[in-house]
Amino acid sequence: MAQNERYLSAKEIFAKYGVDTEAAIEKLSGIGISIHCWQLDDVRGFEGTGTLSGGIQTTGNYPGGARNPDELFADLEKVLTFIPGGPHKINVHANYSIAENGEIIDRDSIEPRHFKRWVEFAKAHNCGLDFNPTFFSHPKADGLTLSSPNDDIRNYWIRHGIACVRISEYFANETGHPCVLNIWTGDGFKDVPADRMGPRQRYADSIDQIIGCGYDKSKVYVTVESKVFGIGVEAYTVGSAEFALSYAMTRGITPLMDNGHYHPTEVVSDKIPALLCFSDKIALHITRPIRWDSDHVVAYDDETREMMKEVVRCNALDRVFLATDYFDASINRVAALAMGVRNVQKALLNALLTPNADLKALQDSGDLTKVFIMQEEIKTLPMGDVWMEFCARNGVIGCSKWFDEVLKYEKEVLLKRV
Ligand code: RNT
Ligand code: ZN
Repeated sequence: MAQNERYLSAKEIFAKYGVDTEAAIEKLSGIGISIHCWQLDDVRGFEGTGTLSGGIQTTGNYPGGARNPDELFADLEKVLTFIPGGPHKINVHANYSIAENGEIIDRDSIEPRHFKRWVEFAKAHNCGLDFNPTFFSHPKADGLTLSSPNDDIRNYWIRHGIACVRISEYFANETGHPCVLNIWTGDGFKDVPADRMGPRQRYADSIDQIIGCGYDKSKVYVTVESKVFGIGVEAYTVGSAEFALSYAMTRGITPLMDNGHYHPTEVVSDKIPALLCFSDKIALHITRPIRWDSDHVVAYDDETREMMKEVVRCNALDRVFLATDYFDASINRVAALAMGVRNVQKALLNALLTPNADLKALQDSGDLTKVFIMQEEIKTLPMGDVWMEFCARNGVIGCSKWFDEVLKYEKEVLLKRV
């Protein structure tokens, strides 16, 4: 059967469940995802500072990672050709500043001009930009940063945070899209601390100083990301879930949940509707934790589907900032970045093709057996045919043939990086 016929057949099947595939395709075409730049070079950035710190880790040594801005922009450009819909955003970390004429840029003195090429890239590709201060992979991030008892260190990182607010404003002004500025630090202790509250009070005060610098809240959305533990900081994390959530709610900023940052039986899908009862906006880092915060490439798996279902059925697509966040150095990085973003989009499509109102009515009428039966039945409806149609309409290859293009790029470009 030709693809078009398959789509028409799928359209009819979904219609029997009261689902309009045309509306789903149209909606998905306009949903923007913030695509993280750091999968393409294993979170190295452009400062040449060497090793990754902060309790996060990339593993693998697949050849061809980007080594400089030219390579990273080329790879990102390739990735964008595989991602339908949009406009999307590119999520940039502060350690991806671009120096000219051998200038050494310290983190507390980064300026918009160091990110000019990111703006040019975003404009050329009809993208927005998001931003992240980088409180790791730096000599001054050897211990605590924003929660440090050492005033010199803490003030250094506060200055970095404020510099990042200015760059976020610049991104918003230049691209015309609001910029999400996400604060995450790896601050914590390997072993049981003697003082758990002091670092948290200092962390709160530091973020107060950063957001107190004055900025346009319609252009910059500051988010705070929590975490349960990291490598080398197993016993205690300053920015825990309770800390980050309470901080965000009391300051009127946005909480960010990364689905790798909770105990293994906790699920972010259940936290999304809880937070949406109280917070106008929430933000997500979508990742795939295997046994720990391993940052595997996002798959079209149960929890990704469940998270996107919550966003859609809470009618919150305009209240949730969707971003990817993972880093796998063991497979082709261009393929990894494209596949993870596409899987988020597939999960969104699945959510948009779910008869949410009917299922909710069944639940409210107490017919929980039918809720279960229907939820199982719709799992095998021909979503893939709608995905293929969505991709075709957006000029992108829907099936795995896109990977042939990656292989060509790998041969012609990536493998030559030796
Ligand atoms: C780390 C956090 C954080 C980072 C990025 C690079 O566990 O998830 O979001 O992945 O800032
Ligand atoms: Zn994250």
